Amino acid sequence: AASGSQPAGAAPDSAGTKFLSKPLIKDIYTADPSAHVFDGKIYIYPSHDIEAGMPENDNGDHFAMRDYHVLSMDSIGGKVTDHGVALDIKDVAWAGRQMWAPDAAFKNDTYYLYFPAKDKQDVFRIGVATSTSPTGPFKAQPQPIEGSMSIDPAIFTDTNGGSYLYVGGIWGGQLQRWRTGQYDASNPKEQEPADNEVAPGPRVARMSSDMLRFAEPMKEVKILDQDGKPLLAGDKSRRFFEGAWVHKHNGTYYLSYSTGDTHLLVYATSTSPYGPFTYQGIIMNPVQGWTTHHSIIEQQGKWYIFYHDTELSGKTWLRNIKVAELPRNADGSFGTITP
Ligand code: FUB
Repeated sequence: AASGSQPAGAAPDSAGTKFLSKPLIKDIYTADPSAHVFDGKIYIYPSHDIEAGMPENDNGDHFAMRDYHVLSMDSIGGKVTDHGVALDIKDVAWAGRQMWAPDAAFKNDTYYLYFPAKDKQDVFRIGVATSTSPTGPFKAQPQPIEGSMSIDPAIFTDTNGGSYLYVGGIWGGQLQRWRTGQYDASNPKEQEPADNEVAPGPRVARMSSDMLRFAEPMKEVKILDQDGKPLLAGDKSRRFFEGAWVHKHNGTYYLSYSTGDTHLLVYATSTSPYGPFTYQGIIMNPVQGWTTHHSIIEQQGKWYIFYHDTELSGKTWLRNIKVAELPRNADGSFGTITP
């Protein structure tokens, strides 16, 4: 996440804007919607944006969120219910500040909330909290997941039951500080690698059966171009920035993500949850506001994208979530939508 203005030069729209919708909820500011269907109902796990009075900068200090609310609806277009505070930073022993984009899973008769926050040393880690209800309240584990890093956890459960946690975001998300495998705080400018170097990919690890730990060290996910070459750091409109989301369709794994400072949502495909993924194209052109962050679900044969913009406030750090139908072709490829 960062500040700044939006560039011109978005890719052409292949689907029109007719599917785009209104803010799902106006009483609170919400962002980074991770949507899931649990027991036939749609649950959304967003960030809860607040006016914290922090300076706007490329580290994302102005995103100083302190709790999570879970939202639900029976169907797309139906009434949205805010279930109140599901987890508060004061109840997370290890967390210092900034509860950013969460995600959730259901397994072992338990709902798991995965969330990033900075620890007391100001290093982003991923925590996990559990509940017997999809809407919480969630009880956080006393420590972050060992070996976790960076931001934007996305949990994907494969058809064989294995679950994988994807994480990562550059700049304020700190992923570039983990290049050596160890956290390196000596890079105060949050610089990316040089333009001709390989862009950092998101990280992934398979979860243990109790969903509370990694079953293996995190590995880097490679994203390649159509010629099989890794995307370079200078390839700003295609390289990974933050906000990974993984789903599987007809045996193919789809990794979608934000390109950050070029403001696109794009996708890549693979035959394995570990990748390598091959870049395919743009899902969504830039929204109003600096960031967007999405999730994708299928409901009754249609595909939907949850995302955010700043329609309600006009402020980068006070966002509102939306949902739109996502055009999908018979071969699984996506059309591009333009807000
Ligand atoms: O909400 C804070 C950060 O902004 C998220 O972690 C990023 O994905 C961006 O949306």
